[in-house]
Amino acid sequence: MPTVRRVAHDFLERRGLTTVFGNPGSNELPFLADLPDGFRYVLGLHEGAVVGMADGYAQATGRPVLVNLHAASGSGNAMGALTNAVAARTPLVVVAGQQVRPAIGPEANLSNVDAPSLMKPLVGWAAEPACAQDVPRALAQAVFEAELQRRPTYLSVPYDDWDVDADDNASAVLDRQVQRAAVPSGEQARLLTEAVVTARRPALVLGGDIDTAGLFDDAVRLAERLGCPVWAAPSLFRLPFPNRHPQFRGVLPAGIEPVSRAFEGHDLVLVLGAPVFRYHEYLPGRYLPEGTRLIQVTEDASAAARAPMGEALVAEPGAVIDLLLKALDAPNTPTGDYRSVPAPLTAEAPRLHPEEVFAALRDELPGDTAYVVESTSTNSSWWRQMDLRRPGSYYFPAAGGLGFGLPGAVGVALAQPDRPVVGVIGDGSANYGITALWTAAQHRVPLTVVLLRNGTYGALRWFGDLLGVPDAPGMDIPGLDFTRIAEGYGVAAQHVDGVEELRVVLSQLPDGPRLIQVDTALTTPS
Ligand code: TZD
Ligand code: CA
Repeated sequence: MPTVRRVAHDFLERRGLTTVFGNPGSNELPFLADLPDGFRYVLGLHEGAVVGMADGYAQATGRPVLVNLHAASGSGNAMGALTNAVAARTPLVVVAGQQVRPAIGPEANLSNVDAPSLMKPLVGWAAEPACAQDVPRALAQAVFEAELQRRPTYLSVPYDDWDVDADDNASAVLDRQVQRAAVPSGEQARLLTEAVVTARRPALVLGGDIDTAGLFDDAVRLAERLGCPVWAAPSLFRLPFPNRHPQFRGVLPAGIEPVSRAFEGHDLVLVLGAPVFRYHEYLPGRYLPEGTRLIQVTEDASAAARAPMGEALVAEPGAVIDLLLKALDAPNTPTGDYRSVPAPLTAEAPRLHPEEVFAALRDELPGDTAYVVESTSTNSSWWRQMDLRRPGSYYFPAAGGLGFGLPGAVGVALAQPDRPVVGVIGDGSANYGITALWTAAQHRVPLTVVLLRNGTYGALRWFGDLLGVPDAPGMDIPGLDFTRIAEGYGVAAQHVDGVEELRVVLSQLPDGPRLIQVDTALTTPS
């Protein structure tokens, strides 16, 4: 009879979950025994970085990914990073080691007391199998729940379970197929099509799910067929549409009143693949202008249920785009040229304006470069300078939790070794996931990190002014030299002074990881 571990490893192998991101402890070692040859273990030095890397990897591959964490302490360290994975709807399967069964009740050291409750508010599904024989099935459930709900799941496994003989039925999970289809019924399709076809001035709002689901190009086709303005949903974490397309109006501001103002004059707003809406700044107002109808199409039933206004259809945005393209069986509206880029703003030497840095990225790097961005005060500079036309070009921490950027960039680069990957990281943000540099060095991940050093938490300064708190302490972060930090982790690094030097350095593509530090002037996010 195979052991529980053997069946679990076989299951993971069959489902393609063979790249494991983790940071182990004693409780996890028995799971890691006898890992078959095809498995790759990517060690992260801190659980925030482990989950950030796994999140980037899973987003870039579109597949569920296994994360292995140590008991309650490791799970706790991972919690902030998991908020981003939840908001990005990333199917991470977190397996945490637990003390042996007899030791959990008396709370021996490293017991994860009531493990599922520790994680449940955050992950979609959390469990600890009731007996060792249930571990293979529970692991399969963790994977399928993550895939079906598109949300991280959490399984706590007592470490004495792995060596137990599996029961006769255990191998039944190996051949399971679990799929999901969410195509609107005939009547739902008819009503939705009618609403879109008869709208006088429709508008499209696209969420990050559009890029995640591989619908970037389909969204362009639909928008051009409709000839209508297109916005990206607020609090954007993936770019769903080319940002210089003539129909693109930018990312919606993350406040109730400005969103409503943007929709003024539109009789229909069709939201595809986004919650309605992830506001940030509390700017109260009416949710929608008078006479504007909003229809949200999302696979995420919870996002449909919790929206404060509008109609919702829980369906795959891809299926809805298909049926609308068939219904709108007319030639595409001519769209005109892509919008040109303004000359970058400049700053007083020796600092560079962030726009000069981004213009250099845009000009010197290939058009299919994937950018993982965690630099908060430079948001408007970024969108003014960039010209992103390909799927999978842009990632940002989905819940706004810092510590995704640097690890996420490592994960994306691990997943797509043939695509140029650049992390654009602030000198504040870098510290939350800095240990990912070590993993990048060990795996020789081809990644460029552009480190923007303005010496401060720039976005918080701006927020301080907005909220009437101009004198808050703890805003500045002087005395950090990321070239030395990076070298300490084994990553080649250099400080670059002028924009010409930056352009030269960027034009040389690396075969391993490198960090480029630039001193930048303080700007505001909007
Ligand atoms: N901690 C975590 C985990 N997430 C956060 N979002 C914050 C703290 C608060 N925070 C922001 O929301 S932006 C920011 C902080 C500390 C400043 C980031 O500084 P930076 O970027 O240097 O990366 P800018 O461009 O200087 O703002
Ligand atoms: Ca900064």
